[in-house]
Amino acid sequence: MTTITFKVQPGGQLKGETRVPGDKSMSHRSIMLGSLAEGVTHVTGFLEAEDALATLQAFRDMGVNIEGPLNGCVTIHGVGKHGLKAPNRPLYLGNSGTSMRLLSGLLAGQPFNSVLTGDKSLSGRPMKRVTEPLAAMGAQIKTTEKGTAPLEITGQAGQLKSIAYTMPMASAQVKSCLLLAGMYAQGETSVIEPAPTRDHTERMLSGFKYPVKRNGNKATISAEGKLTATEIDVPSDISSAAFFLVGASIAEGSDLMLKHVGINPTRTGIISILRLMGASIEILNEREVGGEPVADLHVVSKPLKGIDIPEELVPLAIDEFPVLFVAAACAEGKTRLTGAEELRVKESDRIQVMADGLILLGVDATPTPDGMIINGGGVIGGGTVESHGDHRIAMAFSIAGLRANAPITILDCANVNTSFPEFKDIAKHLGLALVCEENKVQ
Ligand code: SPQ
Repeated sequence: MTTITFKVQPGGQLKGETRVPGDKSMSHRSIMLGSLAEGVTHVTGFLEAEDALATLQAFRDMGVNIEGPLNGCVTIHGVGKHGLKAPNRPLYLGNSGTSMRLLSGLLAGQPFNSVLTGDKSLSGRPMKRVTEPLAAMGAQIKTTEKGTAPLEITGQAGQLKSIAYTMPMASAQVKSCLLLAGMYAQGETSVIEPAPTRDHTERMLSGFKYPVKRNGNKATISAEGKLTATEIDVPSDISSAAFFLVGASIAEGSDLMLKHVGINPTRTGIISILRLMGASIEILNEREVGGEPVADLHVVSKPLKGIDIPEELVPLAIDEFPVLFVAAACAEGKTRLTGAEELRVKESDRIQVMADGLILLGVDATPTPDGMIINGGGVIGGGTVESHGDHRIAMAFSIAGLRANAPITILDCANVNTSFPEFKDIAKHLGLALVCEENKVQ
């Protein structure tokens, strides 16, 4: 096994222009819907990172012929809605919550059984949020006693019933899981969300000409329909761009252009929150690519101020809080995050892990059950922090190096490859003094 350690020298600024890799959420969904479509789907901008590749492999294991990826291009020879084959081994989904939760819905109504497994982090994440509403639809899915993976799915082809489900938490994965199950259920399945969450599944279903109704906070689908192959151009992932939006905001003298970034309004909480803190982010060349809004983002450094983060922005920036905590540590005054208890059940407990690391670096940070209070503007020191194998924690602490007064070492960074394998090269190219060390361990 190889462990990866990031070492960041303090200071620097981010300058230049870059295009970060494709959106992870859309890359997953392009493989899933392309596989279920009739005809050949061409994807460009596909994210060649471990999470999206786990989804791709799962569909190959279910008999789908997928060419690539090569330079972000993937060709999927769709097998139609009823064309998947029984996999002859458990589907291993690595670190990817999206793969496991969306696949559980899709596989619940198939004419074959399947088993979904993942790595240590994924095997500790809550799955009852999908298995309970699926059970109400007639699905048969066994979890561990704790409600975690492996998931043993006994396919219920033709037996699933529709449901009208009000989600207890704002989750795009739960919504998408139930919509995919609804494609195989009798009657109309509706999912009602307590707050808007990313809507890539609904948009992409429409792109494949599959009927899905949207009415306010409710999405509705039925088994009446088929997917028609299409072309998908995946924009750059705003969740990856977020590290550089924060880095360029906090490092004096920075001036950065991020090209072709997806700015779907269900994902732009990072821009809204940074702007409320005083950041300078211009949205340029707005355009639409395959049903998704895209733009170039120009960011220059500006002194930030602490704010109370509006709760309605939380689901729209849910993956960006690790790096937003770094912004808060650099902002003058108090930043308070509430209503974000979901952060505790991501790849790591992102509230505790970030608070532990920030405190170690000398930041005045107090974790709360549903967020964090950070008194920012003080000195960020150096030291060795644990990422707990969470990609977004590893990248967030790398960005903190831009404002630290001593080197920061970040342990356990291999999982940066799950969402953003090019991070270290792009960060270095833009001006971050980052070195990546690989160590073989027995
Ligand atoms: O796929 P995974 O591991 O759950 O990835 C994360 C991430 O940080 O990359 C969350 F840990 O993103 C989720 C996101 O938090 C991706 C996602 C999606 O593609 O539908 C939705 C969000 O999760 P949720 O639980 O709020 O639905």
